[in-house]
Amino acid sequence: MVSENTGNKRTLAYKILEEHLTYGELSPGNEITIRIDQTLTQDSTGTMVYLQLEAMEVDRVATELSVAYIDHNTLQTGFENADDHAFIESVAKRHGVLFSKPGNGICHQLHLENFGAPGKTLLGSDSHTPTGGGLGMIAIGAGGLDVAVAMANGTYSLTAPQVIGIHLMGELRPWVSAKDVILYVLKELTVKGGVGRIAEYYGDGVGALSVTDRATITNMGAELGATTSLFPSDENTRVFLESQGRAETYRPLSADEGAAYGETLEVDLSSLTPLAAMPHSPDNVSAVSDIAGIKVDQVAIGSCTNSSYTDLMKVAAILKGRRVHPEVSLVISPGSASILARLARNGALADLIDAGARIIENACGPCIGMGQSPRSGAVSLRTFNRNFKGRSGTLDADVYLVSPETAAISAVTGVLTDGRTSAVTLGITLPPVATEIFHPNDNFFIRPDDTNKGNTPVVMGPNIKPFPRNTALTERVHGKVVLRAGDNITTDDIMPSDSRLLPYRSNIPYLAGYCFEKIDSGFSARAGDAGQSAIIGGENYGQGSSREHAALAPLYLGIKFVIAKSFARIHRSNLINSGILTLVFTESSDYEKIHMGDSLVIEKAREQLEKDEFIVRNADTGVSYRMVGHFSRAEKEMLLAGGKINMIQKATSIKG
Ligand code: MIC
Ligand code: SF4
Repeated sequence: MVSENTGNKRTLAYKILEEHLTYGELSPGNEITIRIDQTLTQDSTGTMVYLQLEAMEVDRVATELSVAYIDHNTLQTGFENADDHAFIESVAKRHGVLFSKPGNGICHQLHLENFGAPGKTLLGSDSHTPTGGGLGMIAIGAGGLDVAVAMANGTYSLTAPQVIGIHLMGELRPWVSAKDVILYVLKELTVKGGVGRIAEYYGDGVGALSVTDRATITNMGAELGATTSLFPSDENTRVFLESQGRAETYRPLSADEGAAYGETLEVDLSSLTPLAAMPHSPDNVSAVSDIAGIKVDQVAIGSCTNSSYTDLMKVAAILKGRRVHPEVSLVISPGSASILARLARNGALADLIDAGARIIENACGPCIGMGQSPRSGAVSLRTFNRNFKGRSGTLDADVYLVSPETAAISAVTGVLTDGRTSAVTLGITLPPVATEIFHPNDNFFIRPDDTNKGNTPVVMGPNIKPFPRNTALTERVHGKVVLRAGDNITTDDIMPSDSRLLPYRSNIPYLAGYCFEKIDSGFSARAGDAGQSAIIGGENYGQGSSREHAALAPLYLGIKFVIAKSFARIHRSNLINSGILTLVFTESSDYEKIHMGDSLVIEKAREQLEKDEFIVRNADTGVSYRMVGHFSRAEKEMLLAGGKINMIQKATSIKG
């Protein structure tokens, strides 16, 4: 039953959700379960996913398609990354998962090119999984354990989101592109504006955007905190799929005329100008013209947001016959091996190299600080999606997020430049017409072979350690406050990730030593000493990535509960999956009344959890605070059991 969009006038999001609904009433705020057609994992979250899948003793995955990509940890400075790759490959073989070798490209770009399909559902252990929404699918980012469960039983439970309609009108003008659209939306809605929502694009302006443009927008919808973003599937979708040699996947899909959106945002594409997200948040957006002239040290083009063939062709057209400014380091990481091969075949690669660009591997690379950290104090312009402080690997670098066009012209001038003021005419038009077939490169994929799956041994390197487990919720929960954090704390703050730490994604005990390192270097030792502890957070606690490590490392260090003004969706689920209570202040002024080192106590915790009303007593001041959890039935069960894996194993052993 669908009650958000009354009558027959349904949003596209609700149409697809309804087709996949297996439990619940499809109405905003309700707990629902949907069938998951496809899953994706990447390597930096993937090792945990497959350790958890192994713990569930699953035979073959229950989805239509599950893909394991290797794209994050490709630097291989020691044996650790290569061991993780081998582990993932072996588990993929055992369970019928398609394996994408390192060098094939970035998971979201590859999935869009090779497997994304209108009307399907996709769950990925990466927050930018909504990239698939560019093809008209419901593609959701989730914690690794949720993806492991989806692989095991083909379902995912979530709170049915509201649908916000983003009405696109007009056409983009030269030097303005899809990145500017999503930067504009971020400026309007902010990094927490999408929490509990799906952003659905509609209107005449949609037709002026290619699938890869749309994918840039849905990809970076993750920065809104949205559950997902999606576009209709139309003629441009058909042409894209045809050009990928996948015409049979096409299915036209759109919202009903006059569909009732919970809220709408009007965007006149023709009035947009080149934009930039300034340090250190994707919603800190300014017109490039207002900040033009800033001297630039590094320009990085790529990432799952802007590494498509179209994007790189635009960059090549701007750089052709020109020279990268002597004081700028320009690095380019194509989204996939197919894109790189295509650029090589048509000569655009030579234009990039001739101009002085450094071509780096088809992988996440600099986007997650896996190499190419800028020099200290640098200004780095990036076509990526996140510019959180220190994410580049250089704590005092200033990272600006811009479109590929702005990045390319600025690499030539050496200063942040609004292309409309340059003498360069953008002579390339890339109409959404299938002029050539893309030739996907199958040589990087290893297809699962059902004949010998049972015999495939799991390959485990010495750095792969068991994941930590919680214990059932006790009647009395107490914790010493070991951190008071502000608003919009990111998972990059909680569990930093760069070339130094990414090799340890399979080793939570090691990573835990670096938890909150960038904002409070004493955290880990303090939490360890406290035994049982608690964290106090502000608004939108845990925004950003899907990495479970931001819950597993605190679990390992003894964090029992996190109290915040509000939580980001994926991180909240990851904490609950780990058996850590996520409580929300009913009076946000109580935030000021809890101090570092205070001892907080929750009596009769199991009873309070049932009622979803919590009294938390401050044993140091004697004051009590009222909290809520907004926990669903399933979340309560997980918390009672001490996490999702415990809950699943309990259910299985009862059955058995
Ligand atoms: C990111 O962009 O922050 C990441 C790295 O892709 C993460 C996943 C991870 O931490 O492994 C994400 O977006 O979920
Ligand atoms: Fe990789 Fe960056 Fe995309 Fe994350 S945001 S998947 S690190 S390219």
